[in-house]
Parts: sequence; C-alpha cells; structure tokens
Amino acid sequence: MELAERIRQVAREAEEALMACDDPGELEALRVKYLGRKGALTLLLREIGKLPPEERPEAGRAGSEAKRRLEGLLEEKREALAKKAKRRALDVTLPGRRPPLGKRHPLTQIIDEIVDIFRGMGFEVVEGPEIETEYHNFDALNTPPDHPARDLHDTFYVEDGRLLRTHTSPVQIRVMESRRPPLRIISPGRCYRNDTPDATHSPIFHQVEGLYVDKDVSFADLKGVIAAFARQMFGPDVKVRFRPDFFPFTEPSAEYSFSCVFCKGKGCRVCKYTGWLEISGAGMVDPEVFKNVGYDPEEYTGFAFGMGVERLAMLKYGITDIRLFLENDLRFLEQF
Ligand code: 2NM
Repeated sequence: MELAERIRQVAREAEEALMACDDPGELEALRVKYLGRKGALTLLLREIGKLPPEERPEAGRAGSEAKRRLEGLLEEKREALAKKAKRRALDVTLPGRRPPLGKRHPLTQIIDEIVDIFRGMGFEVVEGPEIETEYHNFDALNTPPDHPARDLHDTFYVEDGRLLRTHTSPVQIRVMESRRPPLRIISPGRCYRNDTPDATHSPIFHQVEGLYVDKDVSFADLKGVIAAFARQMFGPDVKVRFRPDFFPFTEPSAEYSFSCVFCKGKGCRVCKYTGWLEISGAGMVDPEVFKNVGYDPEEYTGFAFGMGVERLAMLKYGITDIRLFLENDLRFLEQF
C-alpha cells in the first residue's frame, strides 16, 4: 500500500479511538500511541523523507492533514472531558455541610438566666474592676484588719497593696459611694480566692451578688426575693430555708438553702440525706457599711445576698466537679 494511504488509514483508526474515548488518562495514552515520539503516525511521517521525490508531495499532504486533524480533535476532546469532570464535581443535590455552631459557656448561660430573673424583679446590673483596693474589698465591708479572709492563703495580692477581688461586694460599695438610695442592683462577675483546686473549689469562680437599699427594706423582703428567684430557677415546688450565720458586712446574717432539686427534699447522696442544698449567704446590710459609704443607717435599711454561679450551675445540670468549667474540654462544653 502507498504510504499516503497508510497514513490516512492510521489517521482514521486514531480518529475513531479518540471519538470513543471518555477518560482523560485514556486520551493521553491515545496521544502517545499515535502522536508520541514512537507513535504510529509519527513513525509513518518519518518514512516520507525516504520516498522517491515524485511520491513525497502526496504523502506529505496526507501526513500534515492527518496530524493537524488529530491534534485538533485531541484538544477538543481534552476540553470536553475537563468540562464534564467539573460538572461531575459539583453535585448540586448533595446536602450542604453544616458549619460548627458555637454556644455560650455554661456559666455564661447560667449568669444570663440569673440576671434575667433579677431584672424581672427590678434589679439593675452593675459591673466593676476585678483588681480591687483592699479598702473596697475588705475595709468598707466592715471586715476587721486581722480577719482570716485577708490572709495571703485566702487572697491573691498584686502590686501596690491591690488584690484580686474575693467577691463582687466591692462593686456594690462603689455604686453606693457614687449614688443615693433607692438602689436595687446585682453584680455578676469573676472572683478569686487562693484555694487549692478540688471538686468543689476553684481559685477562679463567679458570683452574682444582690443589694436592695431603700427606706423600710426588711428581712421579709429578702426572703421574698430569694424565694421568687428559687422558684423561677428551679421550679414552683422548690422550698427555701434561712438559718442564722455570720458575715462582717451584714447583721443579722443568714445562710440560705433550697430543697434538694434531685430528691425533692426526701434525702439523697447529693444533699447528704438532709433534703437541703446550701446555696449561699445573705443578710441586712450592717450599719457600719452604710456609714462607710455615707448613707445614714437611721434613714435607710437594705438587704444583700451572695450567690455562687458554679454551685447553681452544678445543681442545675448535676455536675460533680467544678474544675470542668475552666478546662474548656469540648466533650464537656458541647453538652450545654
Ligand atoms: C454575701 C452574704 C451576705 C453582701 C453584702 C454586700 C454589701 F456590699 F452591700 F455590703 N454585698 N453583698 C453579702 C451579704 C454577700 O455573700 C455570701
């Protein structure tokens, strides 16, 4: 057979294979098979030079025609396959990937809940510095100079005689210093005590303290506010108990408990079979505290209370180790 005819035949064969091909890898294999350095067409084109001069023009035309055609086809096919692959990669029927959704820290959730309840009773939220003066944290609160709470073992001192507040009461001192009664405020925030961490102690913890000052505020008002809070936080059946206690800044003082939310007061391991859970302390603001902020104790009375946020969160969610709140373990945090 003439070389020109053999070229056309190989070209037809290559064209057919190209048309049937639908895979980029296979397409490249075909290119190598026909147009590569040792490809079938390449080898035939090399023969052209060896022909007698009169036969070269026809074979030459057939060769360049075949090469141009195949190269064009290859390029077209390459583009078509790439487009098809793109279409396959974008499956518009696939469900979307859900982005991970963050949440408020469980303590923040509890603080927001507590704050909402007291807002509903007309309390206003105030905040203050975490680095305090010894005066605002202790002296103004009638805490004697030799009181053990001031000890290095209980309080973190920083430079210039300042300290990390051990409760949020200094916020209330600051508000009383700058405003006149009536006053109905709560102060949520971080507090610090030099405690060795264990299941129930953390050197960093949170408090919400409340203060109500006006003419004729009574201990009965205090009991009513705490009971209303307890019912909104733990349900309508929770009972509240007050027992005598002592704090330098209140007189009289009390510790208050809620009936156990786990056994409904029947007695269980959590409440140590007493039926009661101690929450925190409260009392009538000591006249000495009022004198320190320039209020006349003959004109005004007031009640104050403390509230441990971690303790309330642990009771609400049945958490048995306070250290979990600060570890930022997602296995813990994702449960809230
Ligand atoms: C408590 C218990 C009793 C308290 C007192 C004051 C202030 F500043 F008004 F005197 N704020 N908070 C108080 C009273 C805090 O926590 C256990």
